[in-house]
Amino acid sequence: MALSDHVNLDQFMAGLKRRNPHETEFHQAVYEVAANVFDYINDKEIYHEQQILRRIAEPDRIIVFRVCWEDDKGNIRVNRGYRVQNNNAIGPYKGGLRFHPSVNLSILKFLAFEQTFKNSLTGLPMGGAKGGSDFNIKGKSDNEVMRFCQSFMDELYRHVGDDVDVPAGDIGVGAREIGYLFGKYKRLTNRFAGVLTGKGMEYGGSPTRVEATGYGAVYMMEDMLERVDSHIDGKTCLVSGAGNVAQYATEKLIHLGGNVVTMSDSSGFIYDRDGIDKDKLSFIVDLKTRRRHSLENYAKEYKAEFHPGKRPWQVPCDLAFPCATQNEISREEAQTLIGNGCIGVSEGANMPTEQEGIKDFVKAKVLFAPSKAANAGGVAISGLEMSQNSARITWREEELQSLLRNIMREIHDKCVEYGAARGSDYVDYVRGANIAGFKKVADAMIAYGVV
Ligand code: NDP
Ligand code: 2IT
Repeated sequence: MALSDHVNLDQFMAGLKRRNPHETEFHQAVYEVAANVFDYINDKEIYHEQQILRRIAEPDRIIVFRVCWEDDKGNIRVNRGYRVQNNNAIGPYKGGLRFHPSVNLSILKFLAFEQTFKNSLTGLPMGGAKGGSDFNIKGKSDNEVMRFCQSFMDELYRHVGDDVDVPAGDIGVGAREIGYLFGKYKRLTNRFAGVLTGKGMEYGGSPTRVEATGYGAVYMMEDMLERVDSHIDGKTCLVSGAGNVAQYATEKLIHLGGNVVTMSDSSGFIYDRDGIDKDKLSFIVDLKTRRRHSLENYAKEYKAEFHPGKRPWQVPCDLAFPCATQNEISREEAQTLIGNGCIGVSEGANMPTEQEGIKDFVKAKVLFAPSKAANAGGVAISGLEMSQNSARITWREEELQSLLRNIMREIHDKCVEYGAARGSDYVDYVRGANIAGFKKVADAMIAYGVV
């Protein structure tokens, strides 16, 4: 077939939108990849002929189920549970579970699609999946969370397995939830298997997993800066979020001499002109017990500014680390960041920047690490947790810290390999991550034939 007979990017996106109506986050995630991949495969007939991107953008399987549980007052509550198994061409399905009232199929399909490319970039044998529920963890007692998790696993257990699909945490799912989920899986199946990652250290967890995503996003920035003979030391940094990823990104930035002046959550953001130091960070969250003071209390305690209901992107900075949620940097906010002199963005959260904002960052030659590269450190250490579970051993902390550092450097270098612009020093890390992530999955799929 002549190349001109193939669908172009617009036709591809029109078909995707027709088949997946109203799923705007899913359209956004696929477009970001497709725009680069169509360009890359322009002269590579085999990828067209085998309809590779079309196949990756159609999840292998979607499981939707009722999750019924009883609250502390004896009321029966009903939530919806999901697992989107996007693609297992290069390894068992792998990806987090998100418990948040905003969860819907569009969000989980975008996350599972992204995960496929992210996991490929880690260099480890993991396919892509995502799941979760519209369950709101806030205001629930420990017992309610336990009963919810048990009911969720009552259905999920038949779809997962250490060689099949290995979930982990994401927004609203941390060590406590993973513990309840794992306990129920073990009870139901009578198997002690590495079926979840992010487990407690007492029952098969891996050193470094809890820090890995936040640290990794900072390492990515370190590598991008190093390439242009710069460094984090002395730079003013904005962090959004105050959860797992934001906390450890902040900790690592402080360690490397960055001046972190903001953190945020759904209540608003704090702006501490003096910088958040280690002690102040532990006021917001004790990294061990995970107990937190509110951001508003932080502002009172340290005479910082608290901006209720706002995001931090108006604050002048050198570097930005969005670590809360999707689409938390609008195009206007991207332009404000650029206008204020921001030179680097590393996305700890998944797809935190709107499509047009990404284009503006790239156009302005900001060092921009897209989420599938920048936050891949978390799932990379999850992959190593799986290896440790299979071998029934636990590696030393220093070993894992150094593996994480190396994996992030390799991801950086892959982005440079596929994203370096001809005749310019600038690296388009978005293009680099998309093409490097795509190629491995695509070549595996071609090897399998049409299945
Ligand atoms: P957590 O639940 O630990 O923290 C989430 C943080 O983001 C909280 O501070 C929360 O505020 C805030 N937040 C969530 N949703 C919103 C919203 N709609 N508006 C404003 N603030 C919001 O989650 P994680 O830190 O694990 O995840 C953060 C991001 O990183 C997500 O995009 C996730 O997909 C991504 N990620 C996580 C990985 C991991 O290993 N945990 C790996 C790779 C990516 P509040 O508490 O007020 O709700
Ligand atoms: O988005 C992500 O990469 C995660 N939430 C972590 C997934 C994992 O399996 O560790």
